[in-house]
Amino acid sequence: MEVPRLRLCLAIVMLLCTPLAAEDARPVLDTAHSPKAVLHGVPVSAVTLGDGFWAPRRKVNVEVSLPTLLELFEQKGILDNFRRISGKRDVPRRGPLFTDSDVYKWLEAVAFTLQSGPRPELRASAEAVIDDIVAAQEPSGYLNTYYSRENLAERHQNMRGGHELYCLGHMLQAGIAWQRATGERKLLDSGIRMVEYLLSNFGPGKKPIFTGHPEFELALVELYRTTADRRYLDFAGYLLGGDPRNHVAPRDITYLFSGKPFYTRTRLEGHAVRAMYASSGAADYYLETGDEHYFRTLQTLWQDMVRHKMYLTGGVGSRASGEAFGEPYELPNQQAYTESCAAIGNIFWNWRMLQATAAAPYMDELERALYNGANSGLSLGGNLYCYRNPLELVGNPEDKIRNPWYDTTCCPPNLQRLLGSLPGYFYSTSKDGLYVHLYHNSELRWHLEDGSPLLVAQSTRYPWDGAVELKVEPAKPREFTLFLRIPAWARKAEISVNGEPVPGVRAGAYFALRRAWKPADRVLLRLDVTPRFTAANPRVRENLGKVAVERGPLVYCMEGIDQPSGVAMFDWSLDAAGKFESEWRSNLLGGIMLLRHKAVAAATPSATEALYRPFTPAPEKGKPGVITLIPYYTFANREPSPMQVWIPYR
Ligand code: FUB
Ligand code: ZN
Repeated sequence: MEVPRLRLCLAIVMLLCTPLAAEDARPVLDTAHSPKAVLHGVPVSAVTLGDGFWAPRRKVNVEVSLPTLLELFEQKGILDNFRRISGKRDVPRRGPLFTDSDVYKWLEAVAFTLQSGPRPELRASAEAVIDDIVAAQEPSGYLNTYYSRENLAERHQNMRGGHELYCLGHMLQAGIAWQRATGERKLLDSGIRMVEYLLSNFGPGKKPIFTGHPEFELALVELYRTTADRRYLDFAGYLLGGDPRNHVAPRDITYLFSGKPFYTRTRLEGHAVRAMYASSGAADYYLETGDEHYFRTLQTLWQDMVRHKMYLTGGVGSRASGEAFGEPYELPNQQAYTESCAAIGNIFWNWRMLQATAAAPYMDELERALYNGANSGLSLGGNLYCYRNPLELVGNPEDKIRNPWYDTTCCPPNLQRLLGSLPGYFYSTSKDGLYVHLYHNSELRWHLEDGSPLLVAQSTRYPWDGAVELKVEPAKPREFTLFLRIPAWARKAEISVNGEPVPGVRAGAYFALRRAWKPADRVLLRLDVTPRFTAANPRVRENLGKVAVERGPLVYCMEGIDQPSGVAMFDWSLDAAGKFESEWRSNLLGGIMLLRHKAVAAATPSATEALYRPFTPAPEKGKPGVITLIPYYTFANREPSPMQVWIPYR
């Protein structure tokens, strides 16, 4: 290339390396100064996701989910709950006592969305909501629409179930995201006023307080990261259970939601979302303090989750009663509670563990929950949501698994904020270079930790295809390490740099490519996404004699509607000896890779069998056929139909 053209190209690269104009571009989790963070996130605005898997999901999020939920907030009186406190409306309060938190999550989702580019209308709607919120704040700083007026006497009385601090946690997260998106501090300052009100009344040496439903803890740590005010971090430590080094626990410790300080927990138990948020908050606390008691507990709990208590989809919380974790291996499919929020909490926790360790297993589990257990929560049209994400449905039309609204509408805005923030989960930097966690058509315009500008462009059809081309464009030739995540599910993975194969690539780890990178370097990653069978530990009694099908990061399922007519879906068994056929179907379920596999239909249809009958050891010969599988996240997007992830096999 001649020199002037080369200069022009470099100038373009430099220009592209300037992040979008967000007022205070910071990562979703700002661990830039966290002593225990090995990795540091990049802002949402630094990553532009192009066409591909997440594009339609993020498009409906902005165009359908966010506006329709705002309308529903209006219809259901959730915004009026603020306006009645400020005197703007004279209406009764409506909804459960934690509705404020849903509005805050929606605002956080809008804030993340604005970090991907301007949306003047959406921003204006959100600003009006912020005005209504702030107008409802008392001069003392107190702000919660339930514990005001007629419910004033209940204020600070019901810490276990009252959600006062839970709501404030969501308010702070929204305020922080809003400030990072727009530079405006109105909501954040209002949240800080409420925190200051609490700090002057509660805590060590004052009245005891605890969160009941964790959430405030992680928000307090992010507030500490945002303001550098150490009192917020200390308060988070107090709420998590005191200081293990001094064996000092707050006097009210017996009231903590789990009944014990975080660092004394040895297993995951109780309400799943609470446990995920508590673990996320504790991981945040560890990242800032380096307190090893917390880290050891986090590792113990994480092992308990992935070895005993997590669904293949990354969903957690198997019991509807108490929305809770069950015993080890208690993972019923149809009864699975697996709240969308719990899968999202799983993502939050893994992200924090990843920042602390740079260990690929955390990102593997994050990816699992992202593509499956959380992704299933939002309908393809963007206006219906799963509260539960079961792994089996009998298909009763009255079992409405997707709904536009729930009285407890925590999941919809949680899904919205996850999708809004998604670009922020693709990369991290470390002192050695750049980590690539997720794959998608995209452009990163950011810089290494020494400040040198860097552009990375990914071209891929991931997860439908396992080939990813990465264009690595440092503004100037530069030595650093590019860490590529090789997912644990990849049975084969290959890397080449500028056409030269690189040896030693291993699944379930970050592959470190250290070299002097120069503009126009190309990396080609090939991950084997051949469909595969997955078996469950035999102690998961419900899955005995069954297999699940996965392809790349996607869990698949059968829906009755796709199966050959005349045989009930539950009467099919997979013929495990057969091969999968994959077919790209652009017009089905938003565009999916459909799988087909040989199967055998029961010789006697189950509907005609007695409930009990004499046992015959060898299975009766059945009728051969072919069954169809679709990605789990797309289930229940058509007419009501039975569905199963775990399929009997022969
Ligand atoms: O309690 C607030 C939210 O409602 C929880 O996070 C969800 O599990 C649901 O119970
Ligand atoms: Zn929820």
